[in-house]
Amino acid sequence: MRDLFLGLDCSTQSLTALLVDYNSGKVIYRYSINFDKDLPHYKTQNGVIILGDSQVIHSYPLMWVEALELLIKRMKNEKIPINKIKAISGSGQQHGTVYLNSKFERTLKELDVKKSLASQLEPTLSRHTSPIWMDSSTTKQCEEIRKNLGGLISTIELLGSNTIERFSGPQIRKFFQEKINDYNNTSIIHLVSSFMASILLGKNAPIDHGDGAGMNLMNIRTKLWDDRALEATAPNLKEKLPSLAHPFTIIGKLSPFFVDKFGFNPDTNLIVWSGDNPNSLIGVGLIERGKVAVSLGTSDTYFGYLHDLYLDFQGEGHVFGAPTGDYMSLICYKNGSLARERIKERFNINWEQFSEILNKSPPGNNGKLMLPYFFPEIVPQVLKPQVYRFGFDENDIEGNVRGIIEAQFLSMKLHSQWIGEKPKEIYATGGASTNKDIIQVLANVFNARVRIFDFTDSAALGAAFRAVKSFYDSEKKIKSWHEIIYNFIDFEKSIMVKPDKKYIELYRDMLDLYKKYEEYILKSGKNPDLSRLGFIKKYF
Ligand code: ADP
Ligand code: XUL
Repeated sequence: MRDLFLGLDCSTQSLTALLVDYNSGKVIYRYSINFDKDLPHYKTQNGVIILGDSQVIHSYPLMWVEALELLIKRMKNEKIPINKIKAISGSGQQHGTVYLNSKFERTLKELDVKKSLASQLEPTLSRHTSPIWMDSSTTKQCEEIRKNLGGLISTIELLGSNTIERFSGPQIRKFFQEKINDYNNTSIIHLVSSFMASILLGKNAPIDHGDGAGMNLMNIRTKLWDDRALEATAPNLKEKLPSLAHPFTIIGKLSPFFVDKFGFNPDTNLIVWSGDNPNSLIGVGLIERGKVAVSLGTSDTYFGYLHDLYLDFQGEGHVFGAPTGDYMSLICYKNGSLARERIKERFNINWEQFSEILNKSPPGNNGKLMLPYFFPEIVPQVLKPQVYRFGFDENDIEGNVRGIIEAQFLSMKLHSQWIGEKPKEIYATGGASTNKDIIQVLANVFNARVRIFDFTDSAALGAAFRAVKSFYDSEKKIKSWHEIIYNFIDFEKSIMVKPDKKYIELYRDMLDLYKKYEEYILKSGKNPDLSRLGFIKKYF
C-alpha cells in the first residue's frame, strides 16, 4: 500500500499540485494551472490585475477557485489514484486577503456536485477582488496603525514586522475606510491560504502561524491575535477573522463535495495551509542555522530558519512562524522575476540568450550599475517606480542584462545583513533558480556556495512534507523533519555552484558602491560617481 500525500501551491501566477509517495520517496505527479493561459477569461497579466495606478494590485479569488476545480478534474481524468491520498496541505501567496459574506460557510456545507465551485461561491464574496502582496497602496494606513501602536520599535516588538503596505492589516483598514458598507457586509476575512483550505474543508479553516505573522495582526510571541493591533486596524475585526493554528494542525477531513464529485477517500485528512515562504523553508529542507534560501519566483525572497525570535528594528525584514513551530526571517523584493522579464522583453530575447549575454560581460559590469525599481519596491521602500542607470543607458543590452542581476543580488546582500549570520551555503529555489548563469552571479556576490535542486516547486513540496509529518504524527508513527526531507530530497544529486574567489574583493567594493548609490537616490546622499570611476580604474 502506497501512502500518497498532496501538496498544493496557489501562487501569484499559478496553482500547482505535487503528489508524493512516501514509500518510494518520489514526486509521482506534478500539474500546474497557469492563470493567464488556462483561465484567460479573467484577463490577468502574470496572475494579477492593476487597478488604477501601479500601486493597487489585486487578483480574483474566483479564479483561484476555478483553478482548483480544473486541477482536480484533470487529475481525475488522468486517472491519478486520488482515492489513495492520505492527507493534503497547501501553500498560498502570502498577505492577500479574501472578503466573504455570511453565506460563505453555509454555501460550503451545501455545495452541489452538479454545479461548478466558482458559480456557487460567487455570491459569497463581499469583495470580488483580493488585494495581494504586490499592492503598495496603504502607506497612510500603515502610518496610522504604527502610530497607534506606539511607533516603529514597539510595532516590530509586538508583530515581528513594521506595518507594511502589502500586509493584511493595513489592507483591511483601507477597505474599511473606503468601503464601509462592504466591510460591514463581510463576515469573514481569509488569507489566500486559509480561503483555499476552507473550500477543501467545507467550512472556515484556520490561519497558521507562518502566514498569520504576515498580517500585522498576530502577536509574534504569543502567536494570538493581538487586541491592540486589531483595534488599531478596523472595528469588530476579531469576529471577522478565522482562528490561528499551529502549522502542523489537522483541521479535519476533505469536504464531501470533493469525495462525491472526484472520488477522493472520505478519510482524506486536511492539514492547515501556510504561506509560500514558510512552506518553501521546509520544501528546501532548511531546518538548521547557517544556511539560507533564495527564492527567485514572481517575488525574490531571501529567508532563513531562526531558532529564536530575532527582529529587524530597521523595519525592512520580517519574522514569520516556521513550519517546525520555530521562526523564520525573510526579506522580499517585488522586482524579482517580472523585473528580469522586463529586460528580456525589452531586447526580445529568450532565457538562453539572456544567459549568453550575461556571460559576455565581466563581473562588475565595467562599472555600470543599476537601481532596478521597475515596480514599486519593498526593500528598500520605493513607492514610485523608476529605473536608475549609472554609466550606461537603456539601449545597452549587456549593461542591462548584467546590471539587473547584479543589482538584485547586491541589494539582497546589503539588506539581509540584519539577520547577522553570513551564510556559508544558499539553497536556491523558484522559477529562475533553473538558470545556472544567474545563480553563478548570486554565488559570486555572496561569496557562498549555492545549491540548485532538480525541482523548483519548493512551496508545493513543503506543503506535501507538512501533510506527511502531520499525518504520521497523528498515527503515532512519528517521523522527524530530517527523516522526511532526506526521504525526498537527494542533496547529493543537487548541483552546487561555487563562488569564484577571484571576485571576492570586486563584489565587496561593488556592494559599497551600490550602498552609496542607494543613499544618493533614496536618501539624498552624496553623488558617488567619483567612487564609481575609482572602481572602474581598479578593475577594468
Ligand atoms: P511563483 O511561484 O511566484 O508564481 P515561479 O517560482 O513559478 O513563480 O517562477 C516563475 C518565474 O520564473 C517566471 O516569471 C520567469 O520569469 C522565471 N523563469 C522561468 N525560467 C527561467 C529561466 N530559465 N531563467 C530565468 N527566469 C526564469
Ligand atoms: C513575502 C511576499 C511574497 C509573497 C508571494 O512576504 O510578499 O513572497 O508571499 O510569493
